[in-house]
Amino acid sequence: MPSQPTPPVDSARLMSIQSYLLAEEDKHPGATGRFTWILSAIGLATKFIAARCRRARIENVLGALGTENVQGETQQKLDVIANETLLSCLGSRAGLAIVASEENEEPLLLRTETDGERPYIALFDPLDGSSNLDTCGSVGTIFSILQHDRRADSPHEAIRQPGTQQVAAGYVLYGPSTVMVLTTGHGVQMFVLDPTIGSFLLVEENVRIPETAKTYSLNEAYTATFPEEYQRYLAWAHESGYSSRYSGAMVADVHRVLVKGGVFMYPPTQKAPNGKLRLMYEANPMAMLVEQAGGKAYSGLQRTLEIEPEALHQRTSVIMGSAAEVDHVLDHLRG
Ligand code: AHM
Ligand code: MG
Repeated sequence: MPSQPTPPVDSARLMSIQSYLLAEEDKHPGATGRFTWILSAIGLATKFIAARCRRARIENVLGALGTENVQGETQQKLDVIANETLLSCLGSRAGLAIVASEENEEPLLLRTETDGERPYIALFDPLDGSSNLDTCGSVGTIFSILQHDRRADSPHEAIRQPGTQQVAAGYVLYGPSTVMVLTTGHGVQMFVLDPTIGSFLLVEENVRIPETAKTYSLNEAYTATFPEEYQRYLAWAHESGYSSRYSGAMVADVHRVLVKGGVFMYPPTQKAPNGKLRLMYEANPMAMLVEQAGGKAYSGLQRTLEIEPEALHQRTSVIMGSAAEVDHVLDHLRG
């Protein structure tokens, strides 16, 4: 039987992330392009990180480096490579005043002068879930963009803003394909890296999280050390026909919840009584994305985005995902 011809690519619908950002910029008269320029640095850095992850075994950069980061966690070689890549790509962007990373103790002041414009702050987890790398599991980069309040005396003070102040947030998932999910506060857009042309292409505009799905995602091995309310929720979910999915990389787990619905959680545990995930560059950007997609994001009974941060590396518990699924957890927390 003769093979069917491949359908032609609809070139009118091909939109790279650069074109998308420039089109968005056009909607804001007076925009100077600096914000776009910062997001394009993240695009460049993450393409490079994707390539390094893919070649990690061949280049012999898997495994631990033998050092610990500021939080006493073992650093993988690729944690350091990803961090340096982001710092170097972002460092040259004129509109950026401060960068802060999971891998660095202190926020880094890049410049104070930015031509009279209110400059930006970029916070990121360069390679979330990096211990998955050794087994070829998915990992990701998470980022949050704030604006600098010039009244702040120090970089520490400048970054201490609640998640509601984020002007953009996103993640890049390095899985079987490389996916960027981005919000600038007007819905959520999804891009996939086409490795043959080296461009992130828009694949879905205005992503909406399913309202409900009977799936939870958490490290169930810690159940005995969760507060009782979470244990009661789990018992209820077991009786109610729920399924579970957990990869150990927040980016992959939240991405699944965003696409298929359900709830992702990292509750307080005996070992991490405030939760394990970092508020400013893990929970907040993910919470903004989930809310922008129509879902909910809580830390205990408090909306994550409203937490007033005290420190760059502060931790929080998280419950995020489909609105109805988050509500089921909150109902159990309220008792
Ligand atoms: P990391 O930033 O050091 O990689 O740690 C964060 C990761 C998340 O991606 C993931 O949700 C969580 O840690 C998994 O922790 P656990 O192994 O305790 O379930
Ligand atoms: Mg992380």
